[in-house]
Amino acid sequence: MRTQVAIVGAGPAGLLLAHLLHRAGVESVVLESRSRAHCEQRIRAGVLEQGTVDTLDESGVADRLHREGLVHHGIELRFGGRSHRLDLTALSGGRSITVYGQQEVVKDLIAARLAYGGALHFDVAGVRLEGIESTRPAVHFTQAGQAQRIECDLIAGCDGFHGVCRPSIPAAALTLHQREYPFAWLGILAEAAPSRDELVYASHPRGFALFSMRSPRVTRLYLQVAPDESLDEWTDERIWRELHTRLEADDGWRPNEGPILEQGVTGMRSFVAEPMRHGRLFLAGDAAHIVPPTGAKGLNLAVADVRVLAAAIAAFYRGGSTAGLDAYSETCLRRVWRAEHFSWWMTAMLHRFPGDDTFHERLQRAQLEYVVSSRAAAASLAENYVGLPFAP
Ligand code: FAS
Ligand code: PHB
Repeated sequence: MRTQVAIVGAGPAGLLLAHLLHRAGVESVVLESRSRAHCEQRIRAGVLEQGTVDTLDESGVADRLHREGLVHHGIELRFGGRSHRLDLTALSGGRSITVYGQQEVVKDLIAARLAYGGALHFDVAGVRLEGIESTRPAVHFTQAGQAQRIECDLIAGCDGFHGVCRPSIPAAALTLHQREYPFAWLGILAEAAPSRDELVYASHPRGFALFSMRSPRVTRLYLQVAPDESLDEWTDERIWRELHTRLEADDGWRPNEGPILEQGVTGMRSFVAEPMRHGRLFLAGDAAHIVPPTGAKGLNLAVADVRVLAAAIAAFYRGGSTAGLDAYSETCLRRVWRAEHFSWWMTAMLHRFPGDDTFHERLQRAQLEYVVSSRAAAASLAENYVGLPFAP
């Protein structure tokens, strides 16, 4: 087979890249190792930056997002038994976030791709890259036991942190920056009407907690737990009791309880691979960088990467210019490191660190007090949270 761009991975990065390339008249083939059902049911992110919504809007895949997404203009920080609202929209010059599940974005992009007959292969195995340092790279894979080979001009590695694309780059050509956090998040999806219409981030002596949502009938909640925490230790009763304790404040608000539909423990790390390009292979999204979810940046960074990559590839096919491709890594890494800093900062401010001394706890409290009392500090959090405008 032959195509212009071979894309490995049908997560938000791979699917949106294929979609933006299609709109620019560039042909691509998407290869995904999991089934369509699995990709469409995988519970992950839920907060879309302003720029992510604008990108999905501009590319014509935001109808359902606008119908079902929840636009939020603020978030709450809770600590010391008190709650403090940050007016994100007022503090960021009119920008807001939209709460819409990542799997919904994936469903919309898959539907759009199949509607115009774009090449999208699920359940592929044995993906292997060939000739990424040559001008005629190729991707090998098997589907239904059939060995296949796609020749292409460019390969987009959108296969996430555990994919095969980044490891295809010689180790000597990559610099890896990473930080593991001494805790994880236990996340639940509950069939319970959200009893507040904005997200609540809580810093509590027993650990961090987050109140989020997915729809008027589904609440999403997270608890800080040990990195190797076993779900077996957590009965539904214990989860709700711990959530109420950590989210408690002087306004008496409590999240509604309901049947727990899904639960999982997610490790927390910061990770950046530099550069994000090697020869004809371009890494995007989690394949190149990971942020702890405290800043709600994961999905949004993947979207920001493929915006830059799609424009660079379109320019390459339109006029042969490689300027965008050559600047791809540097352009993306500016936004990546801003988001890495913001996600690390939110994580450091809101979580309990094992072995914390009172000095560190007082510093965290001083940071929280500053954010809720200084307009400048609150505006800094707000503009990072809603997402900084894209570089022109
Ligand atoms: P993805 O990981 O989404 O997609 C990569 C795709 O490549 C997958 O479909 C995978 O099956 C496929 N693939 C992998 N190896 C392959 C191979 N060898 N061949 C073919 N295909 C292959 N962010 C938040 O903001 N909030 C959250 O609550 C949150 N929760 C998360 C929970 C988990 C468990 C994880 C892992 C991430 C979470 N994130 C969260 C971050 C998340 O949103 C990611 O940033 C986002 O999925 C990145 O999108 P992609 O780069 O497209 O990678
Ligand atoms: C979510 O709704 O899944 C969510 C929201 C905010 C975060 C992380 C996750 O910071």
